[in-house]
Amino acid sequence: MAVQYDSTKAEQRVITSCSYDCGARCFLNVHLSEGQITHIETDSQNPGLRACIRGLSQKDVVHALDRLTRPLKRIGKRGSGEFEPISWEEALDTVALKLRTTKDQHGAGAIFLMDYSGSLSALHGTRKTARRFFSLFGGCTRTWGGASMEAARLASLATFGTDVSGNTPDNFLYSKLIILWGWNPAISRFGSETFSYLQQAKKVGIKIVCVDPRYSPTAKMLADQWIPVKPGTDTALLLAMAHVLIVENLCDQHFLHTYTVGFEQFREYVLGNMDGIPKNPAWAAEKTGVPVANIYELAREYGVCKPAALYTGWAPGRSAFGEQFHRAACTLAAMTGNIGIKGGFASGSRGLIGLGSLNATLPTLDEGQPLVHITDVYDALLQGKSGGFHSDVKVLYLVGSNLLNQFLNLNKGIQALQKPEFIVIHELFLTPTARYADIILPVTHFFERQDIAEPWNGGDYFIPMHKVQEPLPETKSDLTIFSELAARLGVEGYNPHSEETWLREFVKATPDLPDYDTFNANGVHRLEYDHPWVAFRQEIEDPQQHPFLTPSGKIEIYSQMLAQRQNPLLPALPTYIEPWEGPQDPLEKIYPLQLISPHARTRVNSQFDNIPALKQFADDVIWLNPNDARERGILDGDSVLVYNERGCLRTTANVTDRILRGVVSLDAGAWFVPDADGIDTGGCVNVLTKDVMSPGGAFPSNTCLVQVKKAQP
Ligand SMILES: Nc1nc2c(c(=O)[nH]1)N[C@H]1C(S)=C(S)[C@@H](COP(=O)(O)OP(=O)(O)OC[C@H]3O[C@@H](n4cnc5c(=O)[nH]c(N)nc54)[C@H](O)[C@@H]3O)O[C@H]1N2
Ligand SMILES: Nc1nc2c(c(=O)[nH]1)N[C@H]1C(S)=C(S)[C@@H](COP(=O)(O)OP(=O)(O)OC[C@H]3O[C@@H](n4cnc5c(=O)[nH]c(N)nc54)[C@H](O)[C@@H]3O)O[C@H]1N2
Ligand SMILES: [Mo]
Repeated sequence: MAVQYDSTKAEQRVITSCSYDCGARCFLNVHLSEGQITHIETDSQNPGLRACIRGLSQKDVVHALDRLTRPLKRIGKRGSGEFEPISWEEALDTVALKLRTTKDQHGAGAIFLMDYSGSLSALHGTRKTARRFFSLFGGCTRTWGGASMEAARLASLATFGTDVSGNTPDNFLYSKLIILWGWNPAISRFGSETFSYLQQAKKVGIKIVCVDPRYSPTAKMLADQWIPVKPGTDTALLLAMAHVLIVENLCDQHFLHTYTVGFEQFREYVLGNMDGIPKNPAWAAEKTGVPVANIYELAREYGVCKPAALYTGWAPGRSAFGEQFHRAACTLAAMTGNIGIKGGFASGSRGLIGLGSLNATLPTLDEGQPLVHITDVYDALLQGKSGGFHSDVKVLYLVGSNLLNQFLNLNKGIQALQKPEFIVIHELFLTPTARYADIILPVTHFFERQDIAEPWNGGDYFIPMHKVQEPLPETKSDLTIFSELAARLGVEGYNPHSEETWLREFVKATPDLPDYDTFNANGVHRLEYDHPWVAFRQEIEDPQQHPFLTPSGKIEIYSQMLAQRQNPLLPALPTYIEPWEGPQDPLEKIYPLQLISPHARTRVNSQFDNIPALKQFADDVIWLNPNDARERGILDGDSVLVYNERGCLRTTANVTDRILRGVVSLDAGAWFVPDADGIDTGGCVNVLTKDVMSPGGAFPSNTCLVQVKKAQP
């Protein structure tokens, strides 16, 4: 089978894989006739790597009528969307001049790089190309903190001393109980093969429980039991499970003694000996909405079924004090001895599992730049030095991010994007963010580049990404754009190689891969290892030789790293801290509904909202419990307004008992489309969210109180 594009052949197939920030990396088999894409198939030999509707619709993305194909210069007000085409020469000269004069007059810190994960491939990753450029250029201000999993990452680092804490999904087949906690991998993909292993686990009769405010698609397809919980209160539920395990002597004492430190203090906290409040099921039931009996049942089952996987998604961590959720889950895994064994799960970030990561990708060089947390971008733009930030931002440089749409408190963002003297963006589409740019540079789609796909969350395979077609005329890759800016600015060494030479180097540096030509000729390269791959197996099997990477060398239920921070809101022990904008916040009197925003089946974050072939299948309606709807006179299908003090959007009500009373859910990622009054008619959830970080850096997009009312027709 030919897998690379060959212009001499009339009919052919080309192998590639999406490079988006989606949890999967699947196998795309692109059929071409006379150089034109006819259709896209996926892999039947590797059923787990089958692409979803988004991958299979990439023909509609690469050839979308609204793809940007000329550099654009703004002529209307920022946000108006009025642009005129200009030449690449003029566009790049303008950007280069602005970068040079800003650095000369105000220092490199006055250039703010907002780069995110538009592309994640080995060579053309948006962060990689942008950071390499700016480090050679002499710096910039950039962001810290991940929107996805900062809470989980911190918890893993504190507890295990590493953020590599994941297992391969075939472990599920060895579990006796699987608890999917705030996790919906049927939709929010998390490794290409994860869901198919969960389906197999179900088939062989392994019990699956879902803990989620929504009866999610995953719960519907897999769960034997659904436990609805109020968002942001998960830590209380986990602590109450710990209480039951302690009181009923269900802890794995040998494991705790051999591998952990700090359990005694945690025990005192849970029993209430520190603060007079036992964290028992009655205490948790009141906060979480989960009945006492269900808490006992869940705790006992988790305590006696071994191995058991308490599998945490990242959504509960994307909340106020989300760090505590992941810390508590790691602690429960330790209390039951489910770490380092087949079918268990350590919890935490899971991170890259040490498989499926190339040893070399585009080197990004110096990282020592001033940093702004991703929830503070707008304050940094608006306030600059007067707000205590490193610099007054003159240039905002956007690569691979739909900042305005995807980061918190969009209406503040609108103000903030008026502030910089100059905004430049590399984009494929005129996104809500791109509308605010002064110069838009049109980039290539991954079909137009040669690259390598490595699984997003670790995985045991690589896929060569072959070029499927030539770039649309007048589009350039990020790498080429930065190379041409580097040439104008006298920046040396940015891109000394051809695409192919880089890729050959990456493959050569990765011992698990065959030589480049062999790798390229095969569709998928699977790695060989002892199945299933389990994090911390060595630490558990041979603790003398393999201590954990924490200061104590053990699993730290009491974390020294966190103790040193001396932040009462980020304590050394997993602790329940009442969240702001949670069910107990006095603001609840005015905005009584908790809003969560899951990821969408038809999008990668905000991507493809503009692609009709995908949009028609989107679930862009707000889920509302029938009791909440009745109190407000709202019927299924009604047009509703969702609002709080930060913003207002219009959407359609989906009245359903698949969501807990007091909670509403609207998928993240629909594009912001304001009407004349500034009300969003696109259903962009971030007009409502609050731009403040959780103490450990978590991005609290699931912590948000709102009110819903019927819209006037
Ligand atoms: N199809 C698709 N897949 C994707 C993405 C995408 O955009 N589209 N994005 C990728 C990216 S960037 C990421 S970071 C991951 C995100 O992956 P996750 O963070 O796991 O996904 P979410 O869809 O945000 O949420 C998962 C579930 O958590 C529930 N939930 C929300 N808040 C809470 C809470 O407070 N407590 C509990 N117990 N449950 C809660 C939601 O109802 C939902 O069913 O997905 C990746 N996969
Ligand atoms: N309310 C709420 N907000 C959220 C979330 C949530 O759950 N709820 N989830 C958060 C999470 S987990 C994440 S990861 C973020 C994602 O935040 P973003 O990364 O900003 O979101 P995307 O929509 O993926 O935007 C990526 C942009 O890159 C562009 N792009 C694609 N390929 C390329 C390329 O090769 N080069 C260039 N230059 N551009 C390219 C796309 O057109 C797109 O506009 O959103 C966060 N925001
Ligand atoms: Mo993410």
